[in-house]
Amino acid sequence: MEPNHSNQAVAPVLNSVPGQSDGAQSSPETLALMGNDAIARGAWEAGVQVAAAYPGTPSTEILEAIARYPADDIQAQWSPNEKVACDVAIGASFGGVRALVAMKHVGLNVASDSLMSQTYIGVNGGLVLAVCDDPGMHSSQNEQDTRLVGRFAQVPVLEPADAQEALDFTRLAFDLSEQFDSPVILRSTTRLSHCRSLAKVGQRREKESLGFRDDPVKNVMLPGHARQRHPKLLEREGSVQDYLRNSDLIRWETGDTSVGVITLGPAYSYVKEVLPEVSVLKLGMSFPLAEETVRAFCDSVERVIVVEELEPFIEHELHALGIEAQGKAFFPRVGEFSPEVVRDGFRAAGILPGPVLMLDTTELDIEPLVRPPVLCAGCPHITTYMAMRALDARVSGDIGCYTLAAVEPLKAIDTCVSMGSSIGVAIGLAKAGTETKPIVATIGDSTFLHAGIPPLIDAVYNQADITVLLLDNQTIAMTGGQDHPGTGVTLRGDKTHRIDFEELIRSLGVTWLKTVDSYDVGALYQACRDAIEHRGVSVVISNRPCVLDPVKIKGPAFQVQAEGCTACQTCMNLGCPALTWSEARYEGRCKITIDQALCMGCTLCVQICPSDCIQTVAPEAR
Ligand SMILES: Cc1ncc(C[n+]2csc(CCOP(=O)(O)OP(=O)(O)O)c2C)c(N)n1
Repeated sequence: MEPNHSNQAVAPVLNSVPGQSDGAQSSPETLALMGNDAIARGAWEAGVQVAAAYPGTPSTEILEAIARYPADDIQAQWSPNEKVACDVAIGASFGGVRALVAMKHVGLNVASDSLMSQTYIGVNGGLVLAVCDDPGMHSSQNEQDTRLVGRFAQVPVLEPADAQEALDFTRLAFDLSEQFDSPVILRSTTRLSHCRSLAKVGQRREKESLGFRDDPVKNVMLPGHARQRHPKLLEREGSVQDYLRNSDLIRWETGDTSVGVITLGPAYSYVKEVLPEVSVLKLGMSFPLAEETVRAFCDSVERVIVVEELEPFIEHELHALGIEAQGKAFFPRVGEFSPEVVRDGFRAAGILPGPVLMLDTTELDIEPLVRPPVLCAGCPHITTYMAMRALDARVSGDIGCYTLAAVEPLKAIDTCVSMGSSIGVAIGLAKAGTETKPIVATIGDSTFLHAGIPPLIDAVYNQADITVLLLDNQTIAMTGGQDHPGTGVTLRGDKTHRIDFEELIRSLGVTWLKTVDSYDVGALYQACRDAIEHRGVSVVISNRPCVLDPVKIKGPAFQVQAEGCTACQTCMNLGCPALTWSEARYEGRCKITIDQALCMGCTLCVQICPSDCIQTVAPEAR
């Protein structure tokens, strides 16, 4: 799930900041900013001139907020995927200006091929990757910890704890990037990205463009050049550690020395809330580690506890330095922290009195109702999966709103790995030769443009016998309705070239292609059946705009004529949240009723009702 955390309400606040666009001086102002807004503000203040991203919760609002700053200040764009976005920022850095790229943690996997080489190259204009992790997986397919990628790429990782730090650290990240000739990762997490706290904002510092620096050994990663650059990474790590000796990024708060807590990011606030009196070393940079200060801090206390979300990253660094420290023995390695989780950890460690509550839920006798997430009423993806069930297909799914078709009642997706993987996985299933069912890959419009084109080329090239269902709802619904190259609208709302999916797919060598209206249940079923019967690659484009984004499309509502309903419950297979059980019975089974406030008037239930008992609500009753 990728819920929409649109920050429209912040726009006027950001836009009202004096001197924002003209660089005029004014007294500092304090605003209640969401972490992502603060990162955007920090980038603008740092004089960033190019920003790119591919949406992904919890990072999406960074670019949406940046796009509210004047286009003359920052060129801001959605790219088709994170690697392209990263390359755009890298290109801008080569061009001598400051550049930011934003993504969610899994987006960094997509961009990491470029990052792993760019770290050897370094930067010209400052280059910052704002990467937002999602502990607890509120809206993600995994819980990976970006700090590990930072260490892998040997780039500094900054970890703000609140909106003020998000702003300040973003600004600082650009200075550090240029000072140490390195890309810098600014790591946020859902809690920071989506929570508001007060931040004092400043003015934009315009940066003179440095222009392109002709230096092939630095800029062109051939083996011979890379061999010269690799040792520089190691030197750079040492230089950053030297810098950290006297940096405000590492904050030593002296308190009770029986326990010393090393913490960072939002976990810092939880530590201060539940254990205000202990000594704390707050790290603003997790990689490289401020070794000297850390050693001194650990020497000054009797017992060292590390409180960090997700992986025992700092804890392992301490162990590698031979420092005795505890962390994950008491604090979970999975899920998101909260003051309760941190309090429990200190109880488990014997530092706070009282029972460990969260870790032992056996005492609780509350069974929360299971409420699986469902597709929206009127969602055009529904029919596709009805057809897949009817055709008993082996469905290789992908990531988007339509992944919800994996659960009851549609239950029509068999696998889902990562963005764009549906087509490649379908090819593999076909090549395995073990499948008796028709093999179908289902993929959304944005996901297809993100990473679905190369696998479709593969399918054609290697003559796989698969069907691809492209679910074109003309938006990125999952992350809140962003535009992409298939919508023909840019991040700033300007009209641009719109990808013609039919033309694109035919150009890849697909010869069997049909576009159908997603709301035409019969035509979609027939098209899928014909496609499956075709030997080789076939593509069906199921086309209909999302009912909610970019605008809510609500047609006249429908109602069930109770007398005619035979309680066959066929309509319940749609999983439409507007359809509910009625008190009325037919032969002991519940009849169905429609919640007219939720009904979008899509007609899907009307089309599949065998009793013809669903009709539009009479105008006077609406
Ligand atoms: C690598 C990666 N980047 C970004 C995301 C966040 N994300 C999840 S689904 C999705 C796109 C969905 O758009 P689309 O395929 O058009 O399907 P829709 O949600 O509109 O049905 C995005 C950006 C992700 N999960 N993984």
